Amino acid sequence: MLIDRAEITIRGGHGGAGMPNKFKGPAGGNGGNGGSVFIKTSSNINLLNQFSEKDIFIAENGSMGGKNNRTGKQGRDIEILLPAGTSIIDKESGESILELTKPGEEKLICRGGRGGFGGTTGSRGERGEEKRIILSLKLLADFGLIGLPNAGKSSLLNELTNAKAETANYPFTTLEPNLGVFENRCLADIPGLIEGASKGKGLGIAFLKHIEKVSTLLHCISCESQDHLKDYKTVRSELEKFGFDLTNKPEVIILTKTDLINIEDFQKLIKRLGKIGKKIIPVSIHDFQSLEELKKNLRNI
Ligand SMILES: Nc1nc2c(ncn2[C@@H]2O[C@H](COP(=O)(O)OP(=O)(O)OP(=O)(O)O)[C@@H](O)[C@H]2O)c(=O)[nH]1
Ligand SMILES: [Mg+2]
Repeated sequence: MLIDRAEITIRGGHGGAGMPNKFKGPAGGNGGNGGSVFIKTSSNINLLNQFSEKDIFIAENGSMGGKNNRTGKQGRDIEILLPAGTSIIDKESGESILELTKPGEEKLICRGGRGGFGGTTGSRGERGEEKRIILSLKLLADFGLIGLPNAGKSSLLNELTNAKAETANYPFTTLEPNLGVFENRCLADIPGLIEGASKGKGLGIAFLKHIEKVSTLLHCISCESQDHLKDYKTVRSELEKFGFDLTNKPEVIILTKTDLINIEDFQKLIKRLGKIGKKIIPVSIHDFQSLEELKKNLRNI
């Protein structure tokens, strides 16, 4: 199961105490600062799973100041990896702290405490900042690959990005959304939808909440289908039942597996699907030229 919510406690390290002047000669040194907690985003959407095992993350404390004016050692920072698309909410105030949008972002979330001052008495270090936070994941993607099972969505994700999603010639190969990055833009491969998905059929519809934040739908229809227009309408109708305005998102039709039909049937099909009134991009993973054409189109969206 894709875990899309978790609660964790994070805390910066405490600052080390300052060294008091116990002896004649040079003053005692300041305490080292505590380490801080940083967040780094990744395109791995399964990262919230890690928190079922561990939910407290504390950076290292700073060390006490030394004799002869030596500053104590700074505590080591820690970094927590989170999937892009995670919202971070402060549990206590309910306020949003951060919205992580792109893979590769790095943000400070809890500062370590400052070290105490050395000297006459030697002061204590500051406490590290502490927060209890709620992590809530929504896939943020520029493009969402949707369609019936077996339409070729994961195969396209693999062709367009460095993803290595599982593909196979049967329905429901993809059980959880996969993400990939195509020229700096994020592409999500959503598990196949079937008629009745909104009532729990197939893998159900829980995944649709992940496409709430997808900007453009890439609706895949396979040339293999017996009734392409019906396939299209089936998926649209499930989107509509789900609500959240999903059907108002910009949508492009990707006609997949074009290598499997002859040119006459292909032309008839393009005409028939033309009735929908949306842009149609034909593609086959076995046709390099068509993939290049698809990339060009995506760049222009
Ligand atoms: N001939 C041909 N086969 C393709 C093409 N694209 C995908 N396939 C095959 O179609 C089958 C289904 O492809 P997937 O990418 O797994 O389909 P999917 O839409 O992700 O399927 P689900 O995850 O079950 O929803 C696999 O056996 C692919 O190898 C294509 O352009 N041409
Ligand atoms: Mg798939």
